[in-house]
Amino acid sequence: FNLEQAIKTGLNSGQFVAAYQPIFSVNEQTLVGFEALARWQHPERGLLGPGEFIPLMEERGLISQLTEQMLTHVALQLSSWQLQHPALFVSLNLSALDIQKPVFIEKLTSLITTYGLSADRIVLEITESLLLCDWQKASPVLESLRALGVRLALDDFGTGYSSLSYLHRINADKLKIDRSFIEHWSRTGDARLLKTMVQLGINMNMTVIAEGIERVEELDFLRQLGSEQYQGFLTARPMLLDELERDGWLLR
Ligand code: G
Ligand code: G
Ligand code: MN
Ligand code: NA
Repeated sequence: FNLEQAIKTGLNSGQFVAAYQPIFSVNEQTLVGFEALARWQHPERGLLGPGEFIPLMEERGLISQLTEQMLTHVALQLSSWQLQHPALFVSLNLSALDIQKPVFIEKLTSLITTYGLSADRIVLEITESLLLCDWQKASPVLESLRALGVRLALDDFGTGYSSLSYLHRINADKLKIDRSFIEHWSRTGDARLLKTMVQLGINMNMTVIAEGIERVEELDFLRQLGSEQYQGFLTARPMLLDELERDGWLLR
């Protein structure tokens, strides 16, 4: 079994799809959007998660193809939801190589035009470490994305080697609080960092999204802290399109 060859075949035959994890408002618990997460529908090995293919894709320079395919899936969905669910956003994850070699911007631009999408319904998730490697390169890329009108989310916040000054530079619209901070509070009752991070996002005028909510107590606590949105297994897991439709996620 040659993984690289199998990935190439998969990329050429539409085996990579998006799973969508619903994102909710903390106060009303209404659906506000989705995070699109890559899945590999392998003909023999079944449904595989990112851990099985993203590292090699990054290593062999194949990730830009995945990013373009994910953007295409997302654009198609946004366009099909446009009439009935115009306010929903979809976010997707970029990789460090996408920032260093931003071929995806051309694709993104043409998808927005082709489907007549509101660019602000597209959220690109970036991690601090992804920008850290080469700010000289990252900065103009973020500029072009801003000019396009798409939104930026800072993902896994607080887990990398970040400097707070990056918050100024990146000027993201959303702050995603990593699950480890919520889990730490759940496990130890120590809320100091979690509280501070939510407050930091609020003070920076960012939409704060808490990730990995698994318990009602966590959701209640986030409401107290003022986090605006959340995603987590408590309410919904990432789902393929057929499951999303079968379970009526778009009708609620
Ligand atoms: O649910 P989950 O196992 O899907 O995702 C694991 C990790 O893989 C997440 O941290 C996410 O950032 C990353 N990931 C998921 N989908 C994509 C994608 O399309 N592109 C990139 N670069 N990373 C992704
Ligand atoms: O790094 P990123 O934020 O892109 O990762 C999203 C990842 O978090 C996906 O792998 C998704 O399946 C996972 N995830 C989402 N909600 C939960 C949750 O409530 N608990 C756990 N353990 N993982 C979650
Ligand atoms: Mn993410
Ligand atoms: Na995250």
